[in-house]
Amino acid sequence: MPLQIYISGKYFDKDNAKISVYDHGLLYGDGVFEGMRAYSGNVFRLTEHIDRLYESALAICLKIPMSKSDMIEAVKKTLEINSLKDAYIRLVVTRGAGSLGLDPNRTSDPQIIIIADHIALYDPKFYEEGLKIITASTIRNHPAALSPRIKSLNYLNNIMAKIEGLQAGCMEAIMLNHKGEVAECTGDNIFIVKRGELLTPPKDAGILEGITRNAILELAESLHIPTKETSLTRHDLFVADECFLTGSAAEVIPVVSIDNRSIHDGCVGPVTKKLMSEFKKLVHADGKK
Ligand code: PXG
Repeated sequence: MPLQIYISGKYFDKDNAKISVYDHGLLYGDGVFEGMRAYSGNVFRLTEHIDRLYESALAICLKIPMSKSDMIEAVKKTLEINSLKDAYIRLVVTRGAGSLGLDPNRTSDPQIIIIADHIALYDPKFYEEGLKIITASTIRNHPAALSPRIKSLNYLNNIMAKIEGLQAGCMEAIMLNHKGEVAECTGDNIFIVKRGELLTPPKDAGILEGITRNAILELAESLHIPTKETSLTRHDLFVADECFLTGSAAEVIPVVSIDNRSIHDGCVGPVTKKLMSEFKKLVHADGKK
């Protein structure tokens, strides 16, 4: 059976899953989304993802025409119908089809799309050897222009930085905020380890508050690794003992070089290795609770 895609209450074969070219999600990037993962049939931190989706929607004055509990059921059913246990789930809510012109009041029927598919991982070698990344010259959106806390369909800010990374031969790129501080990567949050402490930019540094980020902070605390949410500069990254990135797609991935400077000895460090293995346990244990 072809992959079944959920669109606003119905399932369609992948090739027939279509929405209007007048949808403002397409015309203006007007909408919100979530990217989640399922492990052994359980979606990791599903409630947190759904809460963030509804908060993103609230921030852009988009009323999702479905309750949170029905949304949770729809995500679970989409996995079931496709017999997927380990999967990547993309949940999209668009403003809906309307007339040409920005006016969101001239749209109707926000569209809810749920895609559950196999996961496209980074090459496994990067989890062993670590990534080499660069700092992009494209800064993260100014929070007063479009808050990075909103996971909106308008990802051009991140894509511009991603292009810079790819052009430099890197799979990820660091984005600074409007104050020149480290914010995050194009689709991942960033952490460093310095003198045994785990440091990551705070929520107000112009970042998406990652669900994997929060899980790692909790995990570190439970392992008695001191954590601090604090503003970081590129210099802090260059002189870090360890560095890694977190995200639903990437999970926990080490970084061994930034802007052509090796991080410490250029090898994946012990705290990163520990958190990678503990995170793997956590995503499976969470489902058994
Ligand atoms: N920052 C940004 C800008 C992101 O887009 C994260 C941090 C990490 O957040 P989570 O909650 O995932 O730990 C993200 C997440 C995709 C995709 O399909 C993107 C993300 C996650 C999953 C899939 O491109 N970005």
